[in-house]
Amino acid sequence: MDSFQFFHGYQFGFGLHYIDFNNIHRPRTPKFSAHLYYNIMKDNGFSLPDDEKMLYGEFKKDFIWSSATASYQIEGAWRQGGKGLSIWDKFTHTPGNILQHDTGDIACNSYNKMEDDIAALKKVKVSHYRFSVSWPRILPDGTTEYINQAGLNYYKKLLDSLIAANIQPQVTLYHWDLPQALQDVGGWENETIIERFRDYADILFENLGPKVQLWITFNEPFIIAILGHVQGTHAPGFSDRPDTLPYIVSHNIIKAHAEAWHVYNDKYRASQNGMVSITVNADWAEPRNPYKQEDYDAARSVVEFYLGWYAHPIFNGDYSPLMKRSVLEQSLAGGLTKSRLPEFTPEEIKRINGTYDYFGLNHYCSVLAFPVDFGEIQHFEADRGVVLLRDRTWLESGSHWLTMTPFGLRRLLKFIKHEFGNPPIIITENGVSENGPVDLNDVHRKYFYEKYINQVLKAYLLDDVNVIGYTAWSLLDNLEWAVGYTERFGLFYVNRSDPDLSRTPKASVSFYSSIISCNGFPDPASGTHECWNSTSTPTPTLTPKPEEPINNVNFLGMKLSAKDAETGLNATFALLIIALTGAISLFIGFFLVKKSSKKSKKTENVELDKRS
Ligand code: PNW
Repeated sequence: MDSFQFFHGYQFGFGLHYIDFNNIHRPRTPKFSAHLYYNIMKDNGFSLPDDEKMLYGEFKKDFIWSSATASYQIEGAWRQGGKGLSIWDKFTHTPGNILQHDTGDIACNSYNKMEDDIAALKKVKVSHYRFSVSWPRILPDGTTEYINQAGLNYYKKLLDSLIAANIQPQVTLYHWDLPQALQDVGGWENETIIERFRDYADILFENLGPKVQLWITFNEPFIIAILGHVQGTHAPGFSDRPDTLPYIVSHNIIKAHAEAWHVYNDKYRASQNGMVSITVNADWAEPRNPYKQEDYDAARSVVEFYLGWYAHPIFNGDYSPLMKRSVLEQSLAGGLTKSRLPEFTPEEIKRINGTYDYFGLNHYCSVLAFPVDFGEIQHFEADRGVVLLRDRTWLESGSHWLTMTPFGLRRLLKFIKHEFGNPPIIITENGVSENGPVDLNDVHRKYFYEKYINQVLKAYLLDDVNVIGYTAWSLLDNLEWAVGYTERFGLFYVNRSDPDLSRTPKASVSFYSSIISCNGFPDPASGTHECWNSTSTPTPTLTPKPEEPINNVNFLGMKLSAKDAETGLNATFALLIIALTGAISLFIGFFLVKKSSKKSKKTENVELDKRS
């Protein structure tokens, strides 16, 4: 309990119980820590929080089980078959942009290795495959002036092969490889691109639409805006106007998405009957300090600025009030007379609102947030006004930005359900990377998929979120953008020193495949399950480690058991503290004597407390 702390008196309370020293009866009130400590004693340690316990059960019938890739990351053949150049061809060929000077010139050579990729998909037993179309492969200069038939044929053949293998396609129209010719006239900054994108979409719907039921217009507009147009670490590599460019670019992307959706709705829906939507990405954000309202508000801003930026206009109509307010306030703080966030006209709001058939979500990890006032700075980061952190206990991956936080996916799904009117949700990307030496036994990926997919199951069964699909990023190790081939997200290892770029399944392939075959997680307590591949375990149970019997720890020159070494270490530590306390007391005693002699000389009033 709180008590007298010598020099500090009653200033600091070390107690599990708070004591009111102003009250003559000295009442005791348990603090939060008292409850915490009680639970640790009761459980004789730390029990698994409910959040982390496995839930057994199945996903809905006809659940979409998929794996994904993107054209620039896997196709290669950068100048084959009449393809035009993309902004990523130019960006990777500009020295200094990509780690180890990697490019997508050859990538996984998927343009010429279609059969290998289909064989890989069959091995995973996915029901769907998400791939993207390279815009400059279809329209080399970005416009419909010239349509490259060889490009269309490649994707038609891919679709036919998939369908023959009983795998349904999920096709992304734009996964970042803009025709360089369009960048040369301003790229996403030039609003004529809205028409260009609509025409491109029209061609794809017309030519490929009869074989496709699931379309994604844009992949991760947030990453296009921020990495491509604020940080400059992605193509086209701009970082000179972080105050306005991300907003202009995003404004045009949202309108381009809406136009593509309307083309499908007006011209193709009746005959093709597919679904068209956009894929947005978001981290989940938690308050850094769960006892501070402002940290909750900061966490909310993070998610609103990630997916809300795009989902609000498309699912609810117009930018969110939070986003409008934040950008306006920061613009005014910088002396501007109006917001840097462009406005939609009432007609535009109407035309954009409702242009979705499902909610496409890419998610990888969570962050901790707290607010920061950036003063007058005119920058996207200042508009959002938060600082992001990661909890040190979260497991790391092969990518510095990706720490494993399965709980965040369930919370994000619940947030989407409530914020955007309970739409059907397809998780269009989720996955984890490794870097460094190759190990085909990718236990971290099995762990990641088990924990994250289980959280999706909880969202579906316990929170009634309408999740209709899950996509593992990625089928293959591929070009991970600015970090080249150093970070590997694949279910399959691609051997880059083999000229044939052979694909080898990692251990996670059979694990993910079992989850797919079972359509979820069967309860091991109810016996063995035919759907579960015997090489993968559904629930790695945590059995306590036995005491280590062998003397294998070197402690001060002696061979001791780990337990004895620990005792020895504690004893040494205790002795050290006693010695240190003694020395400190001596020092303080000496100091006090000197001080009191000075005080008596000068008759000064020195408060002891001030020394601390
Ligand atoms: C997504 N970040 O991109 C993309 O859709 C994929 O092409 C990519 O390979 C995958 O995630 C893994 O990175 C991201 O820095 C790129 O936070 C970077 C970030 C997030 C997503």
